Amino acid sequence: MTPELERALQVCANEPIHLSGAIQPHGYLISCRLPDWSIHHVSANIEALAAVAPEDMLRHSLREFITDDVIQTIAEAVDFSEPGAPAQRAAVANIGPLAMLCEVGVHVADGLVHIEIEPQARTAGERSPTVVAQAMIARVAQGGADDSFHQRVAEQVRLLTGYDRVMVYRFLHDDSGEVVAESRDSAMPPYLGLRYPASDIPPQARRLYLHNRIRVIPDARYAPVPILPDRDVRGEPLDLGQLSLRSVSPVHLEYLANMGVAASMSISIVAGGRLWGLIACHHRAVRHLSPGVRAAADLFGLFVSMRVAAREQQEAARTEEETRGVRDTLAVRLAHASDARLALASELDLLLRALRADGVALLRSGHWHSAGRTPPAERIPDLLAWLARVSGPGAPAYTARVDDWSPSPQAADGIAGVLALALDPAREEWLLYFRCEQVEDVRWAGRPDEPFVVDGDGTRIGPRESFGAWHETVRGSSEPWSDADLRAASRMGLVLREYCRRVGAPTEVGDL
Ligand code: BLA
Repeated sequence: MTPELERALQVCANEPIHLSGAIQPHGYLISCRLPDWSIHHVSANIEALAAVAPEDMLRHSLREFITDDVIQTIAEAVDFSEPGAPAQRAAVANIGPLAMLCEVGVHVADGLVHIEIEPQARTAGERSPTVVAQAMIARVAQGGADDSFHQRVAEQVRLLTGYDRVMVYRFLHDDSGEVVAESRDSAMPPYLGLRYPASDIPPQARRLYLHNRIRVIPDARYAPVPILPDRDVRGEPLDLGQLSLRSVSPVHLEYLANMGVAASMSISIVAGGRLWGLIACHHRAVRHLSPGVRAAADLFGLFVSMRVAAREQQEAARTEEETRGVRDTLAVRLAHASDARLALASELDLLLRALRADGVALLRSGHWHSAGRTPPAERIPDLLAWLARVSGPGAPAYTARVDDWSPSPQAADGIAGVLALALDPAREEWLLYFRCEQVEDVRWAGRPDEPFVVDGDGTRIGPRESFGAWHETVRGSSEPWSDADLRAASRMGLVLREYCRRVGAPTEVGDL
């Protein structure tokens, strides 16, 4: 990566998106302090709701503008809410002198009660969000937990929301992402299978989306509505991270425009405390979602997260069970071996079954014992040089890239991934697992080496303008080592280190 690109990435990652100081114009914000409900901040458009200028509301009590029964339900929602949690629906009520029917959402942040008010069309007969989400869950729950699950998810969300395109977008190990399922209007070009660089959704956005699970942009060409005043009592900018109406990053709005998207929604899929992916939706025209539909989508998203998490846990448990079987067998065989020192070298076939790998090698006193696909023994100095650079005590050292450890990919004999376990404290004995290179044909949405455009003086970063498919053949990488692989390897390392400690240093029992 060029230094310019790296600097530009840093600029993206540093944009404080939770401090945008503004909301989207499809609602209003009133922020109060308890116990007197004194109004400390309002959105600049508040007059359209309250028929009072913003400056004439500040320092007044909310009670002057909102009826006691609505304040009562807001107070109950505040009592109920965890500080720092996202906005939750508190009431549907007629608000202000015009008695506008509105959805009221509430959350607390930094001692401020943020009240978000969204006018709502009279949607007579709209079913309750719980009932709608329940029906969607029942429909996707039928059928296997395989990849068709994501397809059913995309279809259900499209049916619910009517967006032109609904995708299940999954993050990969390097935070790039791939569209793994898609339901779309036939006039929309397909995005299924396309890869997007990590910088399209920078790290601070990914962190925010872990807790704030749903984002709706009804009109991506909106003019942001400032919040007045934009600083709190301490003179700090307001933390808007949990607002539903938060005005989003202008770079992202430009991105949507470049993609030809006028309205969007995304819902977080969180599994094991990690942002696994998003349900991402696009519409070519401005599209408002009723708060009820949004709430149903939010509930449905929670169910999808739980299903994805359960599936990941099942897979991890299966891996753990397989490796535990191998560990137990190994422990028994090593305990009964007549020549304890030789035993490990003769158990390589068994050791290979402990992890999903293509080959395994034992490196001991400069000797190389191997099973399956491994690099030639002449590569030992390269491997040792890599280990000296990267390995710390205890944890496995690993890479999926051949250029991390081999000066030339050709010399590696088709091997790319290595995972190494130190068997003795002096780290002269190693167990090394290998994975073969997998040449991958990646279809990127736009050139991955130009993930964005930088203006003349390099200070303003814009999203790329073209999303045309760009083929890249990725060489030199194996399938990455997963968290489950690393956990299994660490446990195996413990068993083997204990065994090596008991049988003593190689020189005591003769060199192999
Ligand atoms: C946010 N970028 C996002 C979001 C998505 C994407 C889904 C979440 C916001 C939303 O729900 O709309 C990207 N959208 C995609 C991708 C697909 C899609 C990959 O539909 C694939 C199909 N973006 C850039 C560059 C920068 C950038 C160069 O391209 C930085 C300079 C930033 N993207 C960016 C920021 C956000 C974002 C800052 C957060 C927006 C916010 O929440 O304020």
